Amino acid sequence: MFATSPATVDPEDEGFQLSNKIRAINGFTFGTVPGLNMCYGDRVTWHVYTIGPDIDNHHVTFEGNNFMFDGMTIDTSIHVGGFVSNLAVLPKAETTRRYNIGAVNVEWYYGPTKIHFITGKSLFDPTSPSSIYVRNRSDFVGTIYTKTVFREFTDNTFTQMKPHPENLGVIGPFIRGNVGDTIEIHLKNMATFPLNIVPKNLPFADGSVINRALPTYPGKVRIYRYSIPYRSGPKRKQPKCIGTIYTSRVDPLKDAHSGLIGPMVICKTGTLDQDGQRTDSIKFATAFFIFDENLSHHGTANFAARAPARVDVADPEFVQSNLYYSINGYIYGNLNGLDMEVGQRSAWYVFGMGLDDDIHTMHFHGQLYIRRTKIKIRGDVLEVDAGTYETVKMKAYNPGTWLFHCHVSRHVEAGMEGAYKVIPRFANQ
Ligand SMILES: [Cu+2]
Repeated sequence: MFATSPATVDPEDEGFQLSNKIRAINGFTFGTVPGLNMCYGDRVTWHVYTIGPDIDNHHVTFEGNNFMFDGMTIDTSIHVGGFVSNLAVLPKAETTRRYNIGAVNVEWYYGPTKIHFITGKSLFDPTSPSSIYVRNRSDFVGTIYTKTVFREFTDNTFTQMKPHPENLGVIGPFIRGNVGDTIEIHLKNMATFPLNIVPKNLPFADGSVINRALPTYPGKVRIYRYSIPYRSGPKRKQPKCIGTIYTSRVDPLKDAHSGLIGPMVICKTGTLDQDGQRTDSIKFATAFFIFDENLSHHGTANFAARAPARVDVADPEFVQSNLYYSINGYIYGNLNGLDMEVGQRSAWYVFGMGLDDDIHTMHFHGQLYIRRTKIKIRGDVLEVDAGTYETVKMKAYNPGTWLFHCHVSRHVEAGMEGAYKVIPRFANQ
């Protein structure tokens, strides 16, 4: 009835079918939902529902405001409560913390050892699900891709890169501040496409709207200032510091899949010292992210350089071979450096990123974590979905090398697993 030449329609055509699947909020698409208005200072309760098939897993983000859910103020959730505040109340800056961050191109190795760390078998084993991701023929890429990542430099001459902790892998350095601080990021773009750096759940220091973060063009430096208001920080019953994410938002999808993502940590006033350190626990950040190299800014260049015989880049087997079910950009246990001693306290900042399939259940073997929101719970499995972030604490009590992995069977088969080490105390005495 609504196609202009119905006789030519092939109902089985994938494109035609896709055109009839409408991603809607209350039946409206592309920002056309009317009437979601409120006044400055109003307290609003949102009731959010989803219905539909398995792909209807939606993570609701509110830009510019955050909401109260389960004793936390966050900006993204699959479950939504009521706004705690829609006031961008900017605190008087106590400290300005400056970070010199470069966006640099790297040759990233998703599986540098080519060994499955549990079975000890080669990832090339043709009977293993790993072989599709590592196979390095003239028509497949292998495990090395050019990516663009955030790295920290010693000053704003951007000549010397700071050592990057190996346990962060591909993701950027920690950016941290206390409630009340201003975070000033000097960003140098050493890549070939425009990009920026935007933390989730923080406003600009001048109060302007966050989705207007300007791009930094290749070869240029731009300064971004963000403030940390009380409403973005940990609430009374939460831990002293909570994690969120920073990303580039010029082309959010391509920028993230190219590697532009990192951990942001917000602490209660007075927690971090002048150097941005705290001495009472160690910190780890783990990103559960299916990197889709088909969507990278470097996709075409990677394919041309590393799979020169590839003609059909839409071939499903080739497309799948460019997906990396990774933790911090490593597959099959190649992520190292998550070490602690018995009795040591650690904070784990865990986040998810990516597409429809990025629904992850991080399972710690060997140790329980503590998650504090309105209530305190101990657990071993933590759910993180695309764009969501969690903070849990752990006091190590069980020595050994322990597995942690995503519990979605397809994801763990494709390599989304790692290990952390708890070292007995006497070992270092
Ligand atoms: Cu998963």
